[in-house]
Amino acid sequence: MTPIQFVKMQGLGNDFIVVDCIRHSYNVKSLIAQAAALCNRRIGIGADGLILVMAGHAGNYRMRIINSDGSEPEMCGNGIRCFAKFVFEHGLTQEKTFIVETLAGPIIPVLTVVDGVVTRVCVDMGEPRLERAEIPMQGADGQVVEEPLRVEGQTLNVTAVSMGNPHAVFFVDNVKNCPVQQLGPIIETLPVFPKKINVEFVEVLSPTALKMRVWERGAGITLACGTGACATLVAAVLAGKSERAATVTLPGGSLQINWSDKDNHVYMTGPAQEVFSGHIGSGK
Ligand code: ZDP
Repeated sequence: MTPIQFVKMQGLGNDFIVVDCIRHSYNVKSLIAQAAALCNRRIGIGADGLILVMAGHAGNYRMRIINSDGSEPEMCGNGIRCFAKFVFEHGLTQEKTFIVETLAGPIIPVLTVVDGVVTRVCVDMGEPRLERAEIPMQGADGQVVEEPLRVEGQTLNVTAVSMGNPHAVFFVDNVKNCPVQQLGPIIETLPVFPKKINVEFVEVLSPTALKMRVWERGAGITLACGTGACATLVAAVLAGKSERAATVTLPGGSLQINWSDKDNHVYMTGPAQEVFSGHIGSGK
């Protein structure tokens, strides 16, 4: 098998194997079939996900992301910052903004570049989807804001937001003591969420500071989730707990999130890092 070049990248500790499928005609189907093994931290490279850098329509780019369990979600926030840094620093473009097609629709990153290095990425994540059917979540029409939900014999209040991928947000008094490992997988797979769901537990520090921990659909506990941070800010605004711009702090670091009242779009700003590179295969 021809060795496959990859670059290992991370955004706030949320880590990805990034493969350039524009300059190399790798077999995408077989790459996706290997995603779970490649993401395995014992037998593979180790990562929360695999990102394929592809050509889109009309000169755009296209991002496909595969979770570490092999499932394909619609979008990823930390991943798209890594994607944007990759296409600029690996010479696929000199532009500092471009359109990336995803299963959640077109996403637009804007790069901050210092001496040829991408130091920060601000991403237009599009409009949040708030209707229950758009999450998707079963039940009557309308939005889901601080709604009682039965989980393991207790009632928790859920606020549901889609950033193209589904999120269930729970406000708690102290996020540090939250049983994320216990409740995460149970909530992820509740039948009321037909496409499963990402789960965020959030402590409101102030109207402009939110602290969260995440159980990701198809990946488990991660150090950060960009779409999850966006969903958390939107949920906090809907629940009257925060302003439309806030710092969202995760175990892996902080993101600036702004839900614009002009175009209703959510803007996420944060870092991305390249860690190492190598090749897959010919591991005799
Ligand atoms: O929706 C999902 O299944 C997520 N696990 C996708 C990955 C989300 C990501 N962590 C992010 O930053 O939004 C990459």
